[in-house]
Amino acid sequence: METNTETVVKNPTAIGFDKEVFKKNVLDNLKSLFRKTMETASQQEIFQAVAFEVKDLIIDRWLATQKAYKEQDAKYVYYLSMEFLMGRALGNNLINLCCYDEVAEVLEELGLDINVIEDQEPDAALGNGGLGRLAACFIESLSTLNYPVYGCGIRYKYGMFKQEIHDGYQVEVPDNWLENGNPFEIKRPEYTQTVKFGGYVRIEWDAERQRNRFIHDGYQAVNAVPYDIPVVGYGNNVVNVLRIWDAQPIQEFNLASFDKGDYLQAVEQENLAKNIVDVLYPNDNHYSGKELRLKQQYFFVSASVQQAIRKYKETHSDLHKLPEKVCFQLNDTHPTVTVPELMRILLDEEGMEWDEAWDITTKCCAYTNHTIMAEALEKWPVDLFMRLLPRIYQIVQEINRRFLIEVEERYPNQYNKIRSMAILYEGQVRMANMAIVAGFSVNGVARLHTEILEKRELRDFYEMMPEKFNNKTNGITQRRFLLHGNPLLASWVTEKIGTDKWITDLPLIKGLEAYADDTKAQQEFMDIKYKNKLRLAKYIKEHNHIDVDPNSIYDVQVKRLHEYKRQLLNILHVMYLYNQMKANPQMDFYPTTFIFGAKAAAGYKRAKETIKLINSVADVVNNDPDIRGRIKVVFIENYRVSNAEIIFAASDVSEQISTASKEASGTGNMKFMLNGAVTLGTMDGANVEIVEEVGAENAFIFGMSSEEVMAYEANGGYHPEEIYRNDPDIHRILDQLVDGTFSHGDREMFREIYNSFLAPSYGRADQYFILKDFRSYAEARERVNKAYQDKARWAKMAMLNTANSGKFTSDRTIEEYVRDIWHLKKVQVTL
Ligand code: B1H
Repeated sequence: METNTETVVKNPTAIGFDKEVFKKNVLDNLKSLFRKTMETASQQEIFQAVAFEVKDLIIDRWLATQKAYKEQDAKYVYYLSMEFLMGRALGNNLINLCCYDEVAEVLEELGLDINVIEDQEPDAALGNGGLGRLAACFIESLSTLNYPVYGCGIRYKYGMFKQEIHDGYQVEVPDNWLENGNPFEIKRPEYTQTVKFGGYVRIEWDAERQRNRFIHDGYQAVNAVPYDIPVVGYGNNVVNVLRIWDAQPIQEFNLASFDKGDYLQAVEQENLAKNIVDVLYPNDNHYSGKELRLKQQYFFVSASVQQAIRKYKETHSDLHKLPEKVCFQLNDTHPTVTVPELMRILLDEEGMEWDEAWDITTKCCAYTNHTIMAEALEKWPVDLFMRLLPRIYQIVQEINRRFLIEVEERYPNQYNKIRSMAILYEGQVRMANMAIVAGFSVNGVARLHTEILEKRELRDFYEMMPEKFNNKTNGITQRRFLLHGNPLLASWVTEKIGTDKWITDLPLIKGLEAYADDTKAQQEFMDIKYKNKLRLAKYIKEHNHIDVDPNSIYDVQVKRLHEYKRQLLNILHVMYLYNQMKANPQMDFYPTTFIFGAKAAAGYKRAKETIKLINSVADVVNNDPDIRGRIKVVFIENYRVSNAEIIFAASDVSEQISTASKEASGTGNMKFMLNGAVTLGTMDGANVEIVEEVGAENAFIFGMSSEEVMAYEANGGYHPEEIYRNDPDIHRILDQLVDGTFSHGDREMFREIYNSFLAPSYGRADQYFILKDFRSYAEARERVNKAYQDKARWAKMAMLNTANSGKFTSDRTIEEYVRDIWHLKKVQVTL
């Protein structure tokens, strides 16, 4: 895989960093911000003082970047996303400014530990999981690759909830991430936009233009106020912007002086503004048809599109050329109202004819699909949609009407085509269909996923408009997930391959392959892994109060909790292992720590039961003297970006065990691979490409193929009770769910999980083929355990995973988006 290898300035002196100046300014900041000295300030205050100083380092680059963009009249991609799962900023900003080590030294001279200071920063958790983290990696890569981008999103007051575990159960705690302010953001009230909801549309005859005018009246309006967060490129002076919108009531009139009707409207407007950006919907891969969610979507989309048009018009007079300067990338269907919103502006505000407006819109919008899970498909009830967005709804109707004429022309009398492709159907607005009809590009996020879209989920669209479809296999940024998260391995890689250019050109990491059989290198690689395992053990001890043996295999599954991801398969297998070991205490088994980390959506019952089951199994297994610590189960509370970095670095085995065809790509799988963990997984999502890169002999693959899964599904499922009847080990673990073994005698605690396999109250039995894949999984886990006992073989496999992870940098993904979809030009920034 080729990535762009522009030379970058890495010399810290080139960025004008001066240790003494930095130190002095931090102390000044402490004084001016908090009236404190180093002796009296808290670590949190010191973090703030340091962060403000780092923002200062960023500012000049930020100005220089925006100036360069303007001078070159650069094309921008607007990456529209309801989620940006940024994590912490301080460490990564320092890394990308190429002064991390210098600042660490300054802090040390002040008697401070940079890790402790970094730990003061709350994660910016404005996302659920992979989709939001992908957006964060993408804008970081765009900056590093010198491409102009605006990340556009929402400044949620509360991000992803914090997870606490009480008595084995998940408890959600609000994430008040802005409590101490956000030192990196800048409020931009001068770019405030107004967004309108509700009301009705009046039609007026425009005599001058001899056509109807559509006037939106009786609405409630809210101000969208942007906050800009810098997104620093690595060593290239580029600073792009993540623009997140806050909602503010419009206070243009004095409440008291209004008559009753206006008073009420003013109060309503105030309320509207109050809750619009209150909280991130905590559902991963699941759509929530709530009015407030649609409000959030239109709120940030309308503000972003208005802003983009305004900016364009500052320097251009002809809106027909908008597609030369602007591309709106829709991160899933959540921002799809971009399409009718852009149409509205062009038609109603710019006075264009439909065809011109449509031509521009369809050249500006591109859509990424992230899932085929039916429950994630956004379909809005028409009545809700038209009440909230009456003018937008009219436009959607017209888009639909015209599209159906096209379908009818192409496929006369084939009602099935209309049924599958209509945007408005059975009282619903189907957002994916709108995004596909209006977008000039539709992409999936891994090769297998795109194939499934083309052949099955979106087959009719693919047949009608194949030129729109393309694949962009996801990626991750090595700056965060290796350089920052695993400094020991990062330095070692640089030393071994003789260059640090992998930081911006990850395929160079292939140079490690030459060391795969080198005993000394193997030893060094595993020593680093061991140190990272110690670091994680320390974290687990501090946060979970569990002792973990750093010599054991760290077998890790961290990701959102979802049935299709099959954490249940993992824990059932632990129960099985436990039974084996009880029956045969002498069995050959290398001690293993099974580590879980997962948040369940607040309303997702089965997911929450699964967390309880994991913790209950942990309780029994960890405390059974017969096991002698050879099996440990650890549930890491509050899995998030910041602790993920520590977890990936320490992992030996990467559990990627979704039911084949269900995980669109996965990106955790890539982070593990980069850090030298070996994949234990199904042929799903990007696992397929991981295995292709690293070789089947360096991964542990099991389970049904996506073809097999889809074939069963087409036939209404399979019969898990046959397996239950014929496989005594499986019979036993299922029975243990309801005989009290793991629940202090409570036979009801896990009854619903039990029933899901054999007698579900709704849906198919064992919908995600857990029992069907169980034996294959057990056998793969046995292979893992054996393989680990051959130290040299394991070291080689692990090293080869790191060595072959080059394809999975988000830099490669971004270059593909640029080449095929966005057509951006690199902009050089000098100070
Ligand atoms: C992914 C979502 C998602 N796909 C709806 N879809 C949401 C859907 O709040 N909602 O309504 C939130 C999230 N998330 C993930 O995207 C896929 O499951 C992963 O396989 C993929 O790696 C990731 C990035 O493409």
